[in-house]
Amino acid sequence: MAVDADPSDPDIDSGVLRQVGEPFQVSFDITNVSTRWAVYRLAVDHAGLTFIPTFDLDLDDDPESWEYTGLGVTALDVVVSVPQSNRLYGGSARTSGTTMDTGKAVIATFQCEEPGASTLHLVRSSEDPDFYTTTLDGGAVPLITSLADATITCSADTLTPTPTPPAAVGGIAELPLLAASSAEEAAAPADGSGWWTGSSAALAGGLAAAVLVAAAGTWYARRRWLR
Ligand SMILES: [Ca+2]
Ligand SMILES: [Ca+2]
Repeated sequence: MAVDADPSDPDIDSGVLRQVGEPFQVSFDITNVSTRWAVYRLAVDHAGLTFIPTFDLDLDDDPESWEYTGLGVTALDVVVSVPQSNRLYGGSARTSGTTMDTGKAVIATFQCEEPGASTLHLVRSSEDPDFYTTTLDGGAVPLITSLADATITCSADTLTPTPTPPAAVGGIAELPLLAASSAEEAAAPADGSGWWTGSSAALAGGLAAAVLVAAAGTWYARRRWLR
């Protein structure tokens, strides 16, 4: 799994320059899959950055979550932000079956608090054996998962927007296809008819959520949701 500091393109960017106080998106991606997975969970340290919730996961008209893309046809999403902490917890699970899918799993919005370098750090098992960033198999057993962080360089200066690359002239034929694919990915979370609308409704219903929790295992049950 990896932090893509610039989710506007599919490649993993390990560093970007951002302006203090200006919200920006990053994505958390599933990468280098060698074993079929059923669940992923995320623990992310974001010292020096402010997390900006963009998605109302529990339907109380108060956004508290990052956005799940539905990668792997996952259907159970959780975000847990811990007050007085710079660590965010979340994850998603398939209700059945496993997948080899890779790509963007979560889109999150942050902003720089002050000039300097800030790291978005995926928590390792050595740092929190109870809840670290990993993929898990159908039995909720953690799989060996490579983790890659990203560095956000925060500047107080006004940054000029990244210019849109000019259209290729006699260039690489794949470029328009990549752009189209990226646009579809970006549009997916905003589509109210998507898979996650039903998922959120299920989470809002206590009984349905409890059934899903039981089905997904106990990997996050020890964490209180939205404490
Ligand atoms: Ca990228
Ligand atoms: Ca909410």
